Amino acid sequence: MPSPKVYINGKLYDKADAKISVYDHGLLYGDGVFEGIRIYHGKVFKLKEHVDRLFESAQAIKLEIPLSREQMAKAIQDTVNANDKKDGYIRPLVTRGAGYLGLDPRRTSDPQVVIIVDDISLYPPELYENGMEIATVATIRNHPAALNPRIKSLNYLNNILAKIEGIQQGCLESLMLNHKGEIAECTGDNVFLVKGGKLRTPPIDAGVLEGITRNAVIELAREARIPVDEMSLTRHDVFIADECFLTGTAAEIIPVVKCDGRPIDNGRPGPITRLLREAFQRLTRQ
Ligand code: PXG
Repeated sequence: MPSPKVYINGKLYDKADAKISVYDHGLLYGDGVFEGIRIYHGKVFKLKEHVDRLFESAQAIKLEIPLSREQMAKAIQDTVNANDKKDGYIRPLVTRGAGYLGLDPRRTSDPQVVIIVDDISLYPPELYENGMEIATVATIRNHPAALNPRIKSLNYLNNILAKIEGIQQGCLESLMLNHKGEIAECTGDNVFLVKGGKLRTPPIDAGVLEGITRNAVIELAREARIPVDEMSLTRHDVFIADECFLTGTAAEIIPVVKCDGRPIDNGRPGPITRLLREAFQRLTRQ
């Protein structure tokens, strides 16, 4: 395997030489934004949607990206081409840049634009066949008035803390509630339930990331004439659901068969999850 080529501010570096300052506020404070994008069969999946979300995240934290959206999309595509990757993962990120040891963003200069192209780490294949187990955790999702989960910021400690709790309970994903005790999302995935032939998922204002896979699944469901309700949900709704699955760039669509030790319905992946997985597979192989 040749060494990955990493884009930093318009230039490509070998992975070992791809470095930015320890005074960068991305490192000092998690002050920056990022995206996670898939490459399927040589094609970047939903590139425009990811670039748009990156710019919206940046705008929300008053970080000016020194590229236009078109330039960013081209930089991402060029970095994929330079790495000759046909299937993999892209991690674009923009930091506030180097500054002093103080929070003031006005004292930083030069936002750093980094694009990493590498392999994606996936859940074990048997989980897609048999379904996975998740657990609700005590750490709640960030309050939207503190750090809105719609912002895909470099500060992911909220999610990491929740992930640690899930792992301690033997689960690879953790279900996070919001400050009202409603279902929000998992640490790197949105959550869907199936009840009576309809899809249910928390609305964005429950305090979740507007997942690009989530939006794709909603569109696929509508094409398949499966009604979708964006509604506030609680653990009760998970316990009485017919099916449950997670969506995300890394996970795609993965069935959940147990939550907090309780089997969901018969404890097997359900037919609507399977139908949507097949539709999603067709979409990514177009
Ligand atoms: N919620 C959160 C908190 C996320 O971080 C999603 C939902 C799903 O969004 P998308 O747009 O991907 O459907 C995410 C995305 C990884 C990895 O390596 C995680 C994500 C994306 C790509 C890679 O764990 N999370």
